[in-house]
Amino acid sequence: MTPPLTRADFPANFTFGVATSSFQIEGGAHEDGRGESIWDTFCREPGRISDGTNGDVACDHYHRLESDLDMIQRLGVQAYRFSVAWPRIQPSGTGEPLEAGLAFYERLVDGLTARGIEAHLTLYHWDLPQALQDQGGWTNRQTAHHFAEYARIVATRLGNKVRSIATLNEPWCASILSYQIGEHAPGWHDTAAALSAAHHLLLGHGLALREMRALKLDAELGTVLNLGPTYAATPADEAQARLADGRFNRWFLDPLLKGEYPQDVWADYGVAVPDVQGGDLEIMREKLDFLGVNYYTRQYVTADGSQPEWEVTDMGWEVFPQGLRDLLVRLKNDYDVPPIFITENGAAYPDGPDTQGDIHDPQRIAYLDSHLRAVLEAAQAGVDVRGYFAWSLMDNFEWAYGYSKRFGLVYVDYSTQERTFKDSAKWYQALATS
Ligand code: IFM
Repeated sequence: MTPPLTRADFPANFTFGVATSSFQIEGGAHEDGRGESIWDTFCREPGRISDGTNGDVACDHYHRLESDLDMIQRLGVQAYRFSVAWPRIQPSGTGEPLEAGLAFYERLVDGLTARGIEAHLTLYHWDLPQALQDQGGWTNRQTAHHFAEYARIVATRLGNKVRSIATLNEPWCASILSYQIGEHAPGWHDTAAALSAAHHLLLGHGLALREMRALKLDAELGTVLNLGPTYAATPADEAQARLADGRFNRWFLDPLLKGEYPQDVWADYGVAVPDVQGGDLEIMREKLDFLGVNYYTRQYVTADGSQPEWEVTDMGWEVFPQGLRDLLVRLKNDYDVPPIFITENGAAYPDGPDTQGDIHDPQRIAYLDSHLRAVLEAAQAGVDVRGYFAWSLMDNFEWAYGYSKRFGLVYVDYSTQERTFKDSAKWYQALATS
């Protein structure tokens, strides 16, 4: 029998944490001057969110900050990753910051510190101020400059109180999924717009890093990508798989870590490629103190789109832990990669309390366990991986799926806002404190 994982299996400096994002948990959507975000707008558009819900209340975290911080402490983790809602800081994306917004996140960070928990802050987890979207959103180059200004404001206030600041969460989602595939806000279907958005996101990232470096902060500065290794089903599928890898992974990794776009993908995109101005690529490859990796599944490429019958989560995503090890080893081999944090990993399952009120989620425990073992294998293969954040602390608003998908270690009863540790939370607690 395989012995259970313990902390001692991981490198001494390894951090165990949990993650959330602002729009998915906060609620308090119309309070203290918070501006509208693109997700408020998107939720109002019929048919965008499968259960017709929105982020107005979400997990009501905005009003339950102290008890949620107590809950994180009870979980026994060393670190908490959260994001700042740009519209709470600058309601229309530019101009003077709102004190109430800054004060909320300062309370959050100070509350973590008082409880002995490291704060890992993400600046942009998709809730763009609607006023900037009205001017084209990320397709407008100016948004990158506004983002850098917002980063400077937040970092000036909090940059010496947090362990790390990540500029972006998952720029693939904020560009391709949002402006080309149309599943996320603002829901466009335009490839050229999506590539322009991706370019400006990476540009904004680099400009924000420069602004924050100038402040000489204690925080480590980096960014977060969602990556998925690509596998060809047969040798005949290899060219397609390479292109899929290029679109999903290299389109973001290469500018950040090599200062160039992948030429094969650039050629394939044809006239849709973005307008790259002199100096952009230099800005985009600003030195990173860490790279955050979000991993959920792999990409499997077959000519006819058919896929084997494999184990999937409630999102329909294949459970494939080996992909995480392969991905991490590949990052080490192909790039001059900085230290890595697994900033998200987890699984949705249709959990619910039994007659005793307990929530048994053995599949999530198996998912977390197998992926942590994959991280360990990568560390043993020489990858410098510094920490792991389970997605997510608690059930929350899962974007286009509303509240119908539960990723939490902690169960949320949305009718009462009661939080209950699932078995996976107890399992993770035992590991983090072992
Ligand atoms: O809930 C999301 C999160 O906001 C970003 N990464 C993937 C998660 C699961 O879909």
